Amino acid sequence: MNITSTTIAKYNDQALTAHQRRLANLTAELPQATSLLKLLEAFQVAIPSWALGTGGTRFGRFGLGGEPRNLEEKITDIGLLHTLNRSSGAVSLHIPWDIPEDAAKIKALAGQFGLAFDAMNSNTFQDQEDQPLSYKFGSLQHVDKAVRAQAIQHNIDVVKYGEALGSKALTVWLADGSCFPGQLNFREAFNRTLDSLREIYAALPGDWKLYLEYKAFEPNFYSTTVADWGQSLLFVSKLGRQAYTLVDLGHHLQGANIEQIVALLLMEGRLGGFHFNDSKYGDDDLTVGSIKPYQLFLIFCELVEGMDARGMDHARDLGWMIDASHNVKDPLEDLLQSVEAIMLAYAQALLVDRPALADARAQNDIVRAQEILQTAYRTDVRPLIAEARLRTGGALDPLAVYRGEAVRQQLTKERGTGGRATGL
Ligand code: LRH
Ligand code: MN
Repeated sequence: MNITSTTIAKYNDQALTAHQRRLANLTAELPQATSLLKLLEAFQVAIPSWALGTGGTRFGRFGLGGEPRNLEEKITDIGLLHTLNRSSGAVSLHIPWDIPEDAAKIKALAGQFGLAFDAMNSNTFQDQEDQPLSYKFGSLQHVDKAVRAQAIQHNIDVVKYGEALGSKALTVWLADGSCFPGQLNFREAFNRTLDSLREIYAALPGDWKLYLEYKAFEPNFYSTTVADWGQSLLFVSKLGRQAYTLVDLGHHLQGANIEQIVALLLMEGRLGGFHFNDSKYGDDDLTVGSIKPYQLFLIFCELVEGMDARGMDHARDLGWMIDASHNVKDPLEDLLQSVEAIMLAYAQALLVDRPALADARAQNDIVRAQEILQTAYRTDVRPLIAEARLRTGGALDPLAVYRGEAVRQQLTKERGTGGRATGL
């Protein structure tokens, strides 16, 4: 299902006057606002191939019509998101859920929508039908060398798929760990995992990055072998300069100060990228900015400050990816909201008066420092994000077009109600 630029123009024409009034009010207050537009237009978020259908939990899954039945339909759905918001210009594939059987065909289809391929994701947390050895007791940490070799080879295969698509990064998330005290020797598990990662690292093309994603718990509930930023940093520091830590916002214990973690990983030059989502309790994989929008803003404040301190390119030098699971919402609507929340937090962080903040900090003037941050956070930058979309051929209001064109109904008519997309 395609949405044409004519259709988008029709909706934009109806919304233009109100948009221009809102934008004029904003730029009247913030003359520097328009200078940020170039940064916003360049900023692209990668959409996970495993989050285009309805997810579920062990307690149940409630399907939705029109789910993509194959990788081609997933690329088309991501293409539709990018057509609407011009900020979803990349795909992050998960193998074997989304194997590009015909890489050239998939690359061409993605190219039609202006989509690139961001990090590839390996999967050694599930046993596939035809898999000789089980990952029940782990993969890269496994006590059995043959199981580790199987998992290492899988990661090397994933890199091969990515090379054919133009991806430049591999994300490794390991479910490896233990469920009971006594089950695992932590040091031996660490060293087996490190040796396994070294073999994967050695197979990386010279211009690739390896992202090591940490997670506090689930599916193991006593220990996880890559459980937090410190353990991930320890691994990547021992692997080499192409290895970085990936921060999934939902992978922290309650109360963790994620913006501080981000600041330090960036300072060390070991921050590779993000899996954006939101959560209240565990790895809830909820819509970005739907529970803790201020935390997301604070994270982007550290990112903008830290990236500028290192002369990094905001759009290209980190992996901006979403990782979500949609149990009760239309996945495409949820992803449109998530991308919007990321763009809002980025734009607000760009508005922070950093020299004034540095001065307030130097004076230990906490109140002024807070006011400087919250002034940026309480600035309604939605007209700016909409203007960036308008200038790049997108919709002023992507959700309004999505609903106005009854996309889900049309997809359901085309694809039926029985299909279940691969993924979580
Ligand atoms: C693990 C995780 C990881 C993916 C999976 C789909 O919780 O965040 O990034 O491989 O979700
Ligand atoms: Mn993740």
